[in-house]
Amino acid sequence: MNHGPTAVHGDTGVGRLTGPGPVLMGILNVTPDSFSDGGDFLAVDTAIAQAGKMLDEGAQVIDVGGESTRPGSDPVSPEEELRRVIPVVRGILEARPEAIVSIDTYRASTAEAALDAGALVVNDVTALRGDLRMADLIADRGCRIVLMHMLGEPKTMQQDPRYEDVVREVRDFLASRAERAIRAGVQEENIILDPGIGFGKTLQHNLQLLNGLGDLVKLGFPVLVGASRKGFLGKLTGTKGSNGTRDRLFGTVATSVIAYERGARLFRVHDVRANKEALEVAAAVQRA
Ligand code: HH2
Repeated sequence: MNHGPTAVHGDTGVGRLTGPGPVLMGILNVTPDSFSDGGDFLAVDTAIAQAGKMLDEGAQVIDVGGESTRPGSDPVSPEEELRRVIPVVRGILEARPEAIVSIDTYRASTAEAALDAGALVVNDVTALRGDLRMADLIADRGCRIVLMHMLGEPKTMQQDPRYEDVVREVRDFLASRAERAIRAGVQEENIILDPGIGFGKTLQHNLQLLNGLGDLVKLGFPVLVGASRKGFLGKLTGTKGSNGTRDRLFGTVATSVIAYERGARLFRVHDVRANKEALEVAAAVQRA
């Protein structure tokens, strides 16, 4: 088993992330307050079992997060974040050494501990702005980095977000963050871009971003989309109610297929099987 940096470019490491087909990233929130699955996977063994289920269903990557970034959420302490995520990263890789673990954090200290525990991807929703040590860490370790667009910060980002041209502004922002990463020594092939669906965006902004994803793809980096069960789907389909976030599966699957058509290759989802099957069909049609 090799989960060190040398695995990154090898056949068994995250090299697999850049193939032509869709890559499923299963969401594992080890938090009491995530908008959809908060509190479900707080116990380490439950979290590891959920990771195993998502891997069985076809996820290649498990994205472990210890702090909710839902609109209005508060940050947790670095110690609490570490306490939540590290045993889970270790546990997943003990049980399933073939898994690629991604750590959803903007803190370099948490990312470093997770990389030490075998994670191979850092998913930074602040695109290296949250912790100025993050860029150097990613460059030193040679791991993958997801750079996501967010307007403002989770506490306030949904209070009247405005853009002149959301697609252009998100694309330009991500292009400049990718440049920043490269200047710090991050290798181009380790960069993944994400428009940040729901992060400081209205319903219309989210729809325009999904529709205009091709512009982002043209930058030449793999594009990840995280629309799973998000609020804009509820606004469109009326899936609110007590079980609302879980009812957004059909809408989520539609976003995955559309995003794939427009060139996205990584999909951060709660419901792996449904998205995987839909994407298999979309990929087969494209190949035909
Ligand atoms: N969305 C969430 C968290 N992390 N990372 C990336 N790269 N892209 C996303 O769209 C994204 C993300 C928010 O969703 P979730 O993890 O389900 O909820 P919470 O932040 O409440 O834990």
